[in-house]
Amino acid sequence: MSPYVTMPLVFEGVPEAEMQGRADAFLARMRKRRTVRDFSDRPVPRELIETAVRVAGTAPSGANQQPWSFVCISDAQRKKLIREGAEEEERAFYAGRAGEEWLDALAHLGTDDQKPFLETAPWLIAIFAQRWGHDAEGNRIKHYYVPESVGIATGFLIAALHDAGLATLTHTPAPMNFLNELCGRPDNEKALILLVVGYPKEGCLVPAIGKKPLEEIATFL
Ligand code: IYR
Repeated sequence: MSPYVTMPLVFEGVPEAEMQGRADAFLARMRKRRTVRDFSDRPVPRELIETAVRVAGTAPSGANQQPWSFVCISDAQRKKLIREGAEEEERAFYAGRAGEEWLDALAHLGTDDQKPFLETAPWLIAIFAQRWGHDAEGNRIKHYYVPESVGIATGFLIAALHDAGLATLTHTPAPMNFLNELCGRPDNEKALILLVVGYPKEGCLVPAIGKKPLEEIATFL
């Protein structure tokens, strides 16, 4: 058990007169994010990816266990293998495994079993959840609130990449077990999301869909 040790909080506040403006500006920026499925092969410097993953690493997590691994892939051969693995699963998914109701729910997104972006985009970030961990002696330790923690970190990552001027796709081939071997991750880790990162292809189209208004997603009591 580690002891409770404290230090002074460094809280960088914002002058009250600027707070709403800052919030509005952030909303305007985030509203411009769109999930993209048509990527250009324009390269993205590794440093940008590193910085965005560092942002993800600032996320809160259960017991501060930080139960995540981000595997960042730019190697063409590895991307090809990932595409092959994903398309194999997706073929089964779209050929019936998903079921009619799920395929109906996806129809407006225009997705299918072809995933060329997994090779075209300059970076794939495979996001793994560490279902359990190991202490200094190698004993298995329980991790808490793992999906919540990894979900929050992934949100930070997507926001950071968007803010840096990059497009993303939260891709979820199911099941994703094939990623453990291709990414060299151990059995205690489960792939949750394969984030595709890069620039949109020239003339890229996106589904004509929008987000729910505040009244539909929030209640104030
Ligand atoms: N994993 C499939 C299907 C898919 C599922 C959901 I839920 C989406 O929001 C989008 C796609 C695919 O990536 O095509």
